[in-house]
Amino acid sequence: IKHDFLTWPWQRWAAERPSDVAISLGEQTKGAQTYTWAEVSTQVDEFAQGLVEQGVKRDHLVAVIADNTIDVVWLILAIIRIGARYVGLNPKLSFAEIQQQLAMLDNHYLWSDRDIATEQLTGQVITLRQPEVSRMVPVTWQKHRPVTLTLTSGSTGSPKAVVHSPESHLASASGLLSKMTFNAEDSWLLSLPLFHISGLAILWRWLYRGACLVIVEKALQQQALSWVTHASLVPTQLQRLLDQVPTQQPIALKQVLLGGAHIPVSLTDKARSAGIDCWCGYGMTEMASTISVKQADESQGVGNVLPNRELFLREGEILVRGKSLCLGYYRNHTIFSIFDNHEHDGEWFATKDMGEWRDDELFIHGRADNMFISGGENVQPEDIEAVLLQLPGVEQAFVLPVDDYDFGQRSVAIVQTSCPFDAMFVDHVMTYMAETVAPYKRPVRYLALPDADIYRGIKVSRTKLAEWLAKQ
Ligand code: 4YB
Repeated sequence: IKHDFLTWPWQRWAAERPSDVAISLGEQTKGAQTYTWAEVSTQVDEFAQGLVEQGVKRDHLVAVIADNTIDVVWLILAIIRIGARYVGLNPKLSFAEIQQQLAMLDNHYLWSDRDIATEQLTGQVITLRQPEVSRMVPVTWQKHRPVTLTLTSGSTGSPKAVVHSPESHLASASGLLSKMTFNAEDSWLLSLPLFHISGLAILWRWLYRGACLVIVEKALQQQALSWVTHASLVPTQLQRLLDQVPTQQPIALKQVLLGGAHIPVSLTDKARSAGIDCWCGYGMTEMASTISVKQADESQGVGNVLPNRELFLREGEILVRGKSLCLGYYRNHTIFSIFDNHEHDGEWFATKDMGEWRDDELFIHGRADNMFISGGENVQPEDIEAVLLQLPGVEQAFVLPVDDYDFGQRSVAIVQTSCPFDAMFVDHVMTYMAETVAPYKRPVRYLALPDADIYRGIKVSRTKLAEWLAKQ
């Protein structure tokens, strides 16, 4: 029961290990600014009082539009400390999209690190500040209360706001850390955005363990990877890191947790030879990040299900449940159940991801809603993408359907390469595909991944990519 929290985790660590370093804004041995748990606890209480003075109350929703900085961490902790709720928005969204998402959320308060026309947005602007009059903030620790909303855009429709409690976040953290070692002396780089579940999961693992959180600006992230012990990365981030390894100092990074998208074995192999210990995860917002994980090996799978999660396959579709499952989706100031059909699904959440058990290991085959039909055959784009990703020089690959008179639909490949994307490369890929995949799956066209705005959060959006493709 050592890790059953009876109060906010930072208050517990402030009581148990007040002078341990909790946050570091750079390399400690080079004199970077740090905060101990005692300082974190005091600071959070002060900022919490500051929020109370500005009118923020229990159950209020505070939207934050910013890049990762220590201020966002202070805000999150102060917001949840007073029983209010945090929702992060991707600052890269267009103003119209931000406006639309906030209107949907109908947030009470708003904080942003940038110059945006807040008068045209929902929510009263607040600042992060010390209180004018010092007063006590009642302890609001109730682990089942909703504390965070995370926007997740499925492949269709408008984003959903997924609600989590400290309980679900901590259940997620404890299950993962029963497999991956992350000690109190270790440091996890805040390497993914706090508006995404992968970034929030870093925060809750840090709180759960009472370890050190490392926050550095974007330009220094790459360098920071050489002296922190842990980081969470999407496969493309690791790819970029490895491309730069020869010119940089050796990597001391102990463990990297990968996830969010298909993880090519060629990538984790390359990482291993650079001395990086990779963990391959499969996760999603509704389950507060990682569901299954393994230490990278020669197989393409994502390992076994972690404690506090359960998983089973129904006609190939992955269903999940467990303590890390969210409280629901937030709409009209109400938390709605995530189950659209109680009768059939019971407590199991249907992920729309297709999977398979092979030798006691879970393999992800892609999303059911990405599948299309070509000449009467089912085509799962992710299968073809996985083949493309095996080719040297291919960093990212997406396969999308295009309408075809004879076949109904056919596949088109859009790839990002580290080598020149020219006729010779395309020729080489086509020869390889002719040897390895069935004719009906073979892309009829190859295009280079555009610079256009095709990202949604930390991933390339298939919807955006399809919009771009339609214009080609
Ligand atoms: C996958 C997939 C996989 C997800 N193969 N498709 O802390 C972590 O777990 C973490 C560490 C590093 C990078 C990311 C993470 C995450 O949290 C990822 C969680 C995530 O991506 N959530 S999401 O809601 O944005 O998307 C979920 C979907 O992503 C899933 O339903 C899958 O379709 C896909 N996905 N891991 C193939 N290993």
